[in-house]
Amino acid sequence: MKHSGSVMDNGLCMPAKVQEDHLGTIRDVFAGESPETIPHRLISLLEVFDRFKIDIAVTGDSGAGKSSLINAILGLKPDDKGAAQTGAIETTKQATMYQQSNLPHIRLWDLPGMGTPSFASKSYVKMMNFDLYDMFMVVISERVRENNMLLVDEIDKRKKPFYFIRTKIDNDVKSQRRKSKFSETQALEQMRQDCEKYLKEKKLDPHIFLVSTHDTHNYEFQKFISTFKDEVFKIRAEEFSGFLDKMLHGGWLKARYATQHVQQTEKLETEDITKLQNMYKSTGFGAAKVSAVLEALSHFQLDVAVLGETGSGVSTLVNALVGLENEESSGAGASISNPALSPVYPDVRFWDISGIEAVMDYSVFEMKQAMKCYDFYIIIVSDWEKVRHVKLAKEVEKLRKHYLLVQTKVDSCLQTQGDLCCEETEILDGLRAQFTQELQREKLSEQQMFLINSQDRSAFDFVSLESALSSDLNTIRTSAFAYYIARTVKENL
Ligand SMILES: Nc1nc2c(ncn2[C@@H]2O[C@H](COP(=O)(O)OP(=O)(O)OP(=O)(O)O)[C@@H](O)[C@H]2O)c(=O)[nH]1
Ligand SMILES: [Mg+2]
Repeated sequence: MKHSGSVMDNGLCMPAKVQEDHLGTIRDVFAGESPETIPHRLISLLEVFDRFKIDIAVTGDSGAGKSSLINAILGLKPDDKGAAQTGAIETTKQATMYQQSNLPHIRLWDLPGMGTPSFASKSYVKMMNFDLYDMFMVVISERVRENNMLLVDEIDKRKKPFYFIRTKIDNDVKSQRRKSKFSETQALEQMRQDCEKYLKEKKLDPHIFLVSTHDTHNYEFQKFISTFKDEVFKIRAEEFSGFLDKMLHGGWLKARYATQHVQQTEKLETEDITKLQNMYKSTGFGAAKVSAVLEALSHFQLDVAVLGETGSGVSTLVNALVGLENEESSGAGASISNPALSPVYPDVRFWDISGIEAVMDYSVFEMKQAMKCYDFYIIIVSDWEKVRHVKLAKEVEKLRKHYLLVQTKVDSCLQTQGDLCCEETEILDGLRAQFTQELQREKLSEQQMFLINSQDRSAFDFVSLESALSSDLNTIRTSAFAYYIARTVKENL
């Protein structure tokens, strides 16, 4: 794979934010456009895409464990508030929708089970209206049955993606353990082959997961979740481009049907649909272009710089953010030329830029060059007297980029000050007040300061720092991507 990257004047090298291989189509698509108009157009398109929802049906035989699977995905126990009802008798009587707050684009539908007197196999698909869904999770237990393959046929007819999920693996393993020559690996492999056999007969090759919703840390539940999280963007992108293709290029009947479907299922608001139609009319921004944009976006790496002076705790904070203990990373940790990655923040690269005093004192120009390369900044306040964090924050504001200010090692700060005087909350409030005053004095934009101890993620403001990051990074990704594409197109003119 060809790498392109920008080498900065101070010798830092940042790998390309999108690999060269994935830029070809988008360059062609934007070839005739003036780079100045690109960011605005891309941002408004991506804002609409961000609101686009997909519907996933969890289907299968009665009692197979569909509702339990939904609860496990949502991280809920059967008795928790908002959990799907589960039980030993026919439990789910109508399709019910569930959503998780950190996956707002995904609507999971718990369908009644197939093959009971109320939902006979023959009429099940018609009653459940499979045309409403964009993806399916076919849940089976104990063995593959005829009904399961009927469902697969119906899904395949509609050319929709699906996962084949065998649940209650804990029960299977427990009962097979009684055999004299038992091997868990072999037993699991046999169960997988049993599923594969029937799917291969139909020339289908979906993901197969062997899970237990009663024991989500064992078997393949975690693999199922991470695959789903990795793939969901692509599935949404395909649905969205497919919808645009029908609405904009499909002839009036197809267009009307597609638009009505999206409106009625509330995948998009009417005004968003109108926006897409107008965008196409005025700029020819149709399905092929949108598809190229979303493809490039799915490969886009967002660069977050964690900046601080030597010894201010930059590496410890980077490790805490990506979920590594300090010892785990020794030798292979993040650095100025090697980013840290985390499944919690997909496609985000955290750069460890400690020793910022050297960069700053060396030459402001070079610091500016170095700073430009990142999309978002976490600035560590190590010493209030030195005000380096203020200079950094000003530089970031000049670049019109966003940052968070963090004071690390708050535990030791409390220890020293605690010997002198007062309560913990008073000291923390004092730090916050000092910070607000400083921002005002320096005419920096108003914002929260996060007081943390990177070695204890449950203490002080660490959790709020993580949630601020998650919510900010999504918006920042959109605009960083839009400007990056505009720059790429400009370079090629
Ligand atoms: N041991 C074990 N039991 C499970 C598992 N998943 C579900 N069960 C049990 O199987 C029974 C049926 O589970 P549900 O989740 O209600 O099944 P369902 O497919 O939603 O059932 P209907 O809605 O009635 O079609 C319940 O008693 C669950 O506790 C599992 O992974 N392991
Ligand atoms: Mg159910």
